[in-house]
Amino acid sequence: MTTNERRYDRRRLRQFLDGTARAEGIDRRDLIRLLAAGGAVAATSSLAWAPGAAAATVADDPAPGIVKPLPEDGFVVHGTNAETRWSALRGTGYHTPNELFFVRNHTRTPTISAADWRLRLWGSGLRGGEVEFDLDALRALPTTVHTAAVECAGNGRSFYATQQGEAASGTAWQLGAIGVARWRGVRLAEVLRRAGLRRDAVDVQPRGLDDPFVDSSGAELGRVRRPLPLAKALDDVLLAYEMNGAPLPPDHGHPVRVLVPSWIGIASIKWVGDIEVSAEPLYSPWNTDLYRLFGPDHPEGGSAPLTRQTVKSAFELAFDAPLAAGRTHELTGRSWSGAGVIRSVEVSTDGGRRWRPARLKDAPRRDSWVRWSVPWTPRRPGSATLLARATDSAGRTQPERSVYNQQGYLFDAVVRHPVLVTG
Ligand SMILES: Nc1nc2c(c(=O)[nH]1)N[C@H]1C(S)=C(S)[C@@H](COP(=O)(O)O)O[C@H]1N2
Ligand SMILES: [Mo]
Repeated sequence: MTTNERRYDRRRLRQFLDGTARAEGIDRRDLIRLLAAGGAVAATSSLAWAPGAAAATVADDPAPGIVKPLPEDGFVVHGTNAETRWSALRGTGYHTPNELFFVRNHTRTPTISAADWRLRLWGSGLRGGEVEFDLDALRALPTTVHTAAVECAGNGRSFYATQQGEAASGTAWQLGAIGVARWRGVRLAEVLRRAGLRRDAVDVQPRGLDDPFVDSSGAELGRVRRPLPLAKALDDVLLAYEMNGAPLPPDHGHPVRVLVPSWIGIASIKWVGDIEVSAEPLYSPWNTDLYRLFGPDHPEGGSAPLTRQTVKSAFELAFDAPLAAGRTHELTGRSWSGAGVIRSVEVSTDGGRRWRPARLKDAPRRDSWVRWSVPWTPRRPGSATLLARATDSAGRTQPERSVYNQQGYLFDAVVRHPVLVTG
């Protein structure tokens, strides 16, 4: 425990010194003194890191393969993945800052040089055979900018176990496997048109350049890839090379990723290296055994491959956050849906007996979230349960209970958020 804390502190100090950690309102010298006092830095330290110490810190990194810093107050690490803490989003603005955006890696973030990168289009659905684009060629095509969420299909999965008593396999995300960014790139439709589509093309399968994935049973599933029906590929899909005004960061697909608005995150292939365009339907493990619904309430052999995301809501607050009684607190949060815009959000501060409308702070938009707030003055000290329930323009309202599936996808039930009212 102590050693982990120390290791974390050392890492955070390094991040702070190279300007990648956030420490608003804290004097640099105070922070360094603070960390030194905790044993993070030798008392007489010149702040130069012994190479050996730095290497040890990296080797012990709790999220192997993620390149960006993962400060404890910003992320919860799950194996090769890291989810954003909702408490860290309060006051960050509409778009998730790149430094706080969750990372879902099947293996590890690869190092790809933008100068050497090529995108190859190939397959039976192309008229004139293989076509290649380099980054300059993509950048020369008409630019499209779109604000959209990327959200893992398993976001909220842990609540199947903790709220419904039904454990599901996979990463035990709370609600932080979502981020919203302003993506800039070129429409996939534009690239496909230039590559020359045949009339009988049906599926388009982007594939990542990260290492082939080996599942928990030891089976080699190959590189991460998932087919998109041509209709979606031609509609609103982007090949994105910028995220919130910056070149795509390494962990998020540098230099180019696919961005499939409103669909589950696995569709948005990072580090895309090639795209198969096919006149026959394509399958990959990511649209057959994975990313379908299996279980007693679903068809024998599984549901259709998953596409759109469900409706969800989250408070920008830690679980068990302390809130003083007798004071008015501005409870803030966000709600989103893959099926349309958010129409309304209701909040309950008494475990679901009474509900009142939250004030929406953004004009609702598709493919993204809306921020909201509601004032609350708790009267009595003790534990309390906050709930937020959204309704979207497709008429879907978050239910009390999600229909279970074995892999824990598409959790949409209202999440019970415990807080501690202090005296
Ligand atoms: N090449 C590749 N693309 C990928 C993945 C991956 O591991 N490799 N993970 C997918 C999953 S499951 C999700 S939820 C999103 C996560 O995107 P992010 O890491 O930028 O947040 O990327 C998707 N694209
Ligand atoms: Mo995902």
